[in-house]
Amino acid sequence: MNRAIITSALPYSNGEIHIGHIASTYLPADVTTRFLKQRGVEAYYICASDDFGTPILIKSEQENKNPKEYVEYWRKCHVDDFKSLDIKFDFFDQTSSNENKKFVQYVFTKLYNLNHIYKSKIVQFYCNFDKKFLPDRYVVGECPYCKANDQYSDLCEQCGRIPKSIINPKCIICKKTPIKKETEHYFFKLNKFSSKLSTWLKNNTKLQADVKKYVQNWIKNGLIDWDVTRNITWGIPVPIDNLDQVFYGWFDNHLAYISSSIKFLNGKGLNGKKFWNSANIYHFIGKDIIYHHYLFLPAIRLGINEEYKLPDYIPTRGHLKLHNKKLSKSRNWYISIKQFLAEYPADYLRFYLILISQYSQTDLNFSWEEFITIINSELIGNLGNFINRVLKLTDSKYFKKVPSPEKLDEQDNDIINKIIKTKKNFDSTMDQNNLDRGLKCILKISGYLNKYFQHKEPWKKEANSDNCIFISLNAVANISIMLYPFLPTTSKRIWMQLGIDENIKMQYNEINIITPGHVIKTPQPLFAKIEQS
Ligand code: B3M
Ligand code: ZN
Repeated sequence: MNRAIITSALPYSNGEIHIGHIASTYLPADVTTRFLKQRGVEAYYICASDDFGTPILIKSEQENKNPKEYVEYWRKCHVDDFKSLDIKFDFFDQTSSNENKKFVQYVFTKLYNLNHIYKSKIVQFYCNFDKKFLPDRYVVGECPYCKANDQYSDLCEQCGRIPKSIINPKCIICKKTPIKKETEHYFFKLNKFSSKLSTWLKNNTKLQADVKKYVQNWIKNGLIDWDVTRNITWGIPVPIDNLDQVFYGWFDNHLAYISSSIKFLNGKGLNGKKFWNSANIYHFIGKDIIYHHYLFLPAIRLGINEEYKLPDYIPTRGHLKLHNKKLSKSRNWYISIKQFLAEYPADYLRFYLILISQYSQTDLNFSWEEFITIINSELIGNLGNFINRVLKLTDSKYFKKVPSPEKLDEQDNDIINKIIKTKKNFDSTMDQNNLDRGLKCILKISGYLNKYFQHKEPWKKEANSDNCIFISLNAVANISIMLYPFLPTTSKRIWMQLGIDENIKMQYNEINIITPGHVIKTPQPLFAKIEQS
């Protein structure tokens, strides 16, 4: 397929993004989009800020800000952070856009008319003092399981369980004890879609097998219908009745994948809907939101008769830990993007995070010692060293001019075969979303080349040295192309140093890109070694 839409989980507009989000979601999606584009796929990376939901409303109230201003502030911070890491969206919208509002209301109405939605009475906490219902995070109390204090009524952050009924509940605003009161909500008939979801999971062989397995188990254990409305004012209004309700954040946010894509594509003069339905759809996520992406989201698309096709890929990755401990903002156990970039270039982070993150739900671990070792030995000692040696020798002994190859000897042929073989391997691993292995292929190539270069000793300018320089320079050009999705800034710098016109697209070519007689630029070191303190 030569079209693709890539999305990544929409960041909540209520706090800083940290490197855990980057590792599991935004970076793999960025690398994939860049790779597909390089391959000639018409690919677009679409994301948006996730503006609604009770956690955002509560935080903005606590800071005495109106929620609109509040989400705008965080949205800007996120845009800056992404940019500083070379995470490049084709479009970054927001779930509170008019287009999304309209689309969400349209989808709900269609589901309602097709009898996939019903109204039901529920009992909820209500604060007599503040005169409002208290959904989700508006109530804190003691967890009935682990007895931890100050836990949300919809999630205990200590033991990770969802309390059936919290002990000693308190309103988060006035700290008084709320009462229980009846209210009416809309429910989506998730259970009705069990067998359709199961068939979809079974037939879609592109989804990760390990994730599919336990989603199938959830279905077997019985899916519960889903409450999609809330009695608050910050959100997308429910378009029927006059209940003064808005949609639950998880009902509106994933629909922004579609509404933002359509808005962007239509804006480009394309037929957005047609494009969506003829493209490969990727949703990149972290493993904590599997339920939402493998069940809610496809069920809703099935519910509107697949007017918009279901995802082909939902690349799901594990959580990032820091020195084997769970990241936590409240305990200050995390690394912010700004903090990292104050010390190291973005490409160091991209390199390390891709190398340690597999295409699976396995958690990853960030360790400063390992980071330093990998950057110094692999990025600099292996890759940077080879590139710099070749360019420097071409500069000093060949006056920057690419020599003509003569008859190739056994070692020349051997290295060319190795490069071709590893490149093939690279292509197939990348096609299978194994980005870490793709990057390892590049390192393997530069490892071979370091040995070849050392063996051939082209600085002696003997017979056959010209072959070595010619082959090595072309290998550098190939490496720079393969490296582009991972380290875009470094790749462009290599390209410039090779003296190749910036406008020449870094696309997949024959192994020989640079011709004899071409003149390179003065080489500059690509990286600086990290000094161990
Ligand atoms: N805003 C963030 C999260 O739970 C949430 C993702 C929405 S994706 C539609 O990771
Ligand atoms: Zn209260």
